[in-house]
Amino acid sequence: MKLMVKISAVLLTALLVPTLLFSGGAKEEFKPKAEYTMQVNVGPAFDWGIGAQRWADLIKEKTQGKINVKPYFGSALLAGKQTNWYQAVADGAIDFVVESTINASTVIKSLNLFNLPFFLGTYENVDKIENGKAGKKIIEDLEKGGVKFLAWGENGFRQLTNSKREVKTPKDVAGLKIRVVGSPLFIDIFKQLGADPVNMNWADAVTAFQQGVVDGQENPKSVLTVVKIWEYHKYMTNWNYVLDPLIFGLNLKLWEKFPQDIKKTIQETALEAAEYQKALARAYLDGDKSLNLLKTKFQVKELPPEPFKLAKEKGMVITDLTPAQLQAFKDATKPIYDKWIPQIGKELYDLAVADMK
Ligand code: X2X
Repeated sequence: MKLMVKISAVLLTALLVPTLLFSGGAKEEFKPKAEYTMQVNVGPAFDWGIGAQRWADLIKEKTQGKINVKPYFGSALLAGKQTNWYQAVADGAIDFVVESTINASTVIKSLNLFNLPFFLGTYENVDKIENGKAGKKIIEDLEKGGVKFLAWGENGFRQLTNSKREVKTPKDVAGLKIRVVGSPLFIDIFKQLGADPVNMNWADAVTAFQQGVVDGQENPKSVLTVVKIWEYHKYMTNWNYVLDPLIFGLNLKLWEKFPQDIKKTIQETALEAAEYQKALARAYLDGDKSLNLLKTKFQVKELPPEPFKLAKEKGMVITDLTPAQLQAFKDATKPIYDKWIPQIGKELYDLAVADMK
């Protein structure tokens, strides 16, 4: 009997030791891919593109070159089809992503919360939602579908520009042909205002502005200054009607396979790059806050130009709406809430309203 115990102990050890050694060894033998792809809709000169590149650079630096992430700008891996990013990242066809919530809003319905017209209003509200209960629910939805969320960046409050006339009232928008992103909610908003909206990929948009195929468009300042929108459109209305955050993330299964130390680095660098990117996107638009962050924390020597001052110098007519004018737009787009809150989810909408209090 004693012998039997001894033999089985020996056997067990013989079996266990190599298994333990092997699994320990396998962990150390984590073999990264030569290149991980990253989806980015815009080019490298945009605040969004700069933030994406920063994240990739930080990952490389902090993993001593082990993890090499390459941004593919201009939705190059999607043949320009920006609204396909969520599926591509969830399927693992693309590894990493720095992308707009709008471009995933046809798949993840809760992301349309950010696109309810005149709902957010201020950066404080945006931050409260992102970091609040509504944000948590949205992140759950993103991850349920297979995309690991790591940080919120920002494209920004979207402003209206056009080549035809100054826009101060909903009536002024009526009849304008407006390029919008491929999202039915944006079509609904502009139809509600009596405009003629057309879905178009960003990849085709600037040519369309140039050729006058459309009269106008809507995008945040960080996009507008880089494309020199004043070369195509004379009128800009600052109406802050929606804001699109950016999602810093990656394929969920890929995330789960990374060793713990690499996960930690990827998470920390996403937060750092997103904070920097958000400060670029908000520079000049939130008093001195983001400008100071860029100067002190991020040691930026050459600050970007003041966007609306620059546009004015280039000959644009910039219209800031009075509270009464803004209210007229809010009233005119109210029916959008009735149609879209059920799609976004009443529960999420209520969470967001509570977060903003
Ligand atoms: O297509 C746009 O308008 C852009 C660049 O802002 C987005 O990708 C949402």
